[in-house]
Amino acid sequence: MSHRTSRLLARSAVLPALALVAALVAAPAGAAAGNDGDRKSGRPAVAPATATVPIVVGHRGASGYRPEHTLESYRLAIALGADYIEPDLVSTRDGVLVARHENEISGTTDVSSRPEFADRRTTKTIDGVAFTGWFTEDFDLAELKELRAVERIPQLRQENTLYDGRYEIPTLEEVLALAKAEGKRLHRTVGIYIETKHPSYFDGIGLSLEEPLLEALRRAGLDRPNAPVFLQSFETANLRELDRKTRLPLVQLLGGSGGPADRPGTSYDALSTAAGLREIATYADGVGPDKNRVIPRTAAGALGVPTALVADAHALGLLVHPYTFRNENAFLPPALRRGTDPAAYGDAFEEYAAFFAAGVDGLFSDNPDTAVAAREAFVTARPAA
Ligand SMILES: [Ca+2]
Ligand SMILES: [Ca+2]
Repeated sequence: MSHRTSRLLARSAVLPALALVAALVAAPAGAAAGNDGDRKSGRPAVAPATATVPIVVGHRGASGYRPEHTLESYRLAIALGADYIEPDLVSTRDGVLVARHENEISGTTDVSSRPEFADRRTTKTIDGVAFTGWFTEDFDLAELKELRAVERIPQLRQENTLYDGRYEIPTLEEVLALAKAEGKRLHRTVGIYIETKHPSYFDGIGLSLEEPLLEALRRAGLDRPNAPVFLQSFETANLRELDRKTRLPLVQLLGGSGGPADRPGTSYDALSTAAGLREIATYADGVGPDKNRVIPRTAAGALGVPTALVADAHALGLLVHPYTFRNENAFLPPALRRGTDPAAYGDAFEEYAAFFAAGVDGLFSDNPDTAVAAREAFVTARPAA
């Protein structure tokens, strides 16, 4: 068994889930931990789908209900039952890691209305694409802290705009402290599922993400086996680097199209094949695929037949955590939409049910309460392991 695999199994023993659901299932979430796998074949042990409880990751917090990547979004995700909260990390000019989905922040903050920062507007090429706006690496932390978060998609999430202008951009340290404090208050483990954004780009401007990330985790006592932490990236080289530097579980994200910015010529399609997954398994513990890679849509816009991805990944001991699940019609397969308003909620429960039935080990959701309710229905209905 590779050291990666033993890490994965160790991980499965402490999934923070789920005092709630543990009571509902015959086998606890960590049932796979005692399984040594098929030693004869050298194959890693894989938890049968019926023995584990999928995790719910609050994507950018509870971003269906609050401006994303704010402490209030994360806090609400925890309150709604998310097992993990998901900060995306970029760097400030002074090398502090902060939570934003992009380093360009005009879409998620009020920076464009701040005359004092008007001269910071610029155009940069990031991973081969030109962006015009304001960039975290051109601001010191103290300056970024003057900004306030706004809703990214007000046309679909008008109610969230109520909270525009109220919340700061949080640092990684603040997110770690929140998870710890809320976990203590609620008497449960709150996990943190951290994404490094544009790691090669940040290397290129002298603001490498991995060192301050591991340093912050170390200071918080979280850079250790069995800590409730996952590290994820759309790139590959930084995951290989992290594999050498930490024993925390690593997740290779698999975009719906294109390929890793640090691997020109390699596509996510190729990485999603059995051969691609075998390569990923040498440095990572799981994959985070675009959900269409698990269940593609039919030409008519319904959920189709699941691909081999979950089975292929599980055969290698890799977890599968697809993204992103959202309640609004705009993000659902056409067959699950209700009415014609893209901002109205469709039949999200049917989508969750199909993915849980397909054997995923967890998923990223903007609406963690809906995901938790769907999971409960799934776990309650399935036969005991
Ligand atoms: Ca993310
Ligand atoms: Ca780096």
